[in-house]
Amino acid sequence: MNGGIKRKVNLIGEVAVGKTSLVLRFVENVFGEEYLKTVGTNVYTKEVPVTGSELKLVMYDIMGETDFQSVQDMAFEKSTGAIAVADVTRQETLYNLIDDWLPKYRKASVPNAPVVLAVNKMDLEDQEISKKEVVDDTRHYFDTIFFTSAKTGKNVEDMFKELGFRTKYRHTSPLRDPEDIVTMDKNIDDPQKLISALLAYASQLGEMPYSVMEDLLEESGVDKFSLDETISEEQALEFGDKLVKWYEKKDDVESASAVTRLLEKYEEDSQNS
Ligand code: G3D
Ligand code: MG
Repeated sequence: MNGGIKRKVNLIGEVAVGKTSLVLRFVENVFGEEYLKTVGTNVYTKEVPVTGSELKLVMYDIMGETDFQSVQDMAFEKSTGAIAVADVTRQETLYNLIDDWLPKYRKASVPNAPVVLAVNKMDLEDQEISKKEVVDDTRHYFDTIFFTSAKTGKNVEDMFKELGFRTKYRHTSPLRDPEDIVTMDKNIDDPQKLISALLAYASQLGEMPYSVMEDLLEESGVDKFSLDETISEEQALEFGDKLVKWYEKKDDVESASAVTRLLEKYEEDSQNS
């Protein structure tokens, strides 16, 4: 496909948490094979379907040793998203992400690069990290959280898709407040702009899993394969309605009202144009 979107993303985290295993599970659907352990950085690519078009993820997998500082700096440069990997059997690997890896990553990445937390090796018994702990104590450091196993493949594909979705709609100036999205696009005067704004909101502030998003798009009658080109007003409004209802069901009042504001703005802007 010509002119497809490409995104540079990174895997970050301590040695042996499963960074290479996750990316190999995703790209080659293998686990535990002998692969060349090269010093430095390996780059993998794979296309993921995100809201109707293929997004090419270019994934940088670095060696975990923190002393290869210059290698890391180069690998993180202008990165547009990351999978931050912790090993569920070693609690310190979660806190190292927050104290050490995230600050380094943020210094080199684009300002609002989404970071998805992978709590990996969920197939193992002796777990030192509980779901409750992750959600309560570390939630606000990450865009979203997946509990994965590179060994069984659990949640691996969904996680990379989610990263793809979040990085696709991330804009160069980060949204910090639901109100930002209403004021960002000066005019939301056609259905295409409306759906872009809705997706931008959901990928940054609303806590909606990408799998749910795909379902709602489908239920709104949106042809996923032409989403980036054509969408009718009826479909865009229907999708907006479904978003509001979903957020209301989750008691996410802020998101429900932000989306409602977007729909109102569309009404105003499309009448004035
Ligand atoms: P890294 O790239 O973060 O350094 P690796 O980590 O992908 O090289 O994985 C380190 C070790 O953990 C490997 O074992 C690998 O097989 C294992 N591993 C990775 N992911 C999982 C998982 O989800 N479940 C289990 N049970 N093991 C996993 P070896 O024995 O080769 O060191
Ligand atoms: Mg590795």
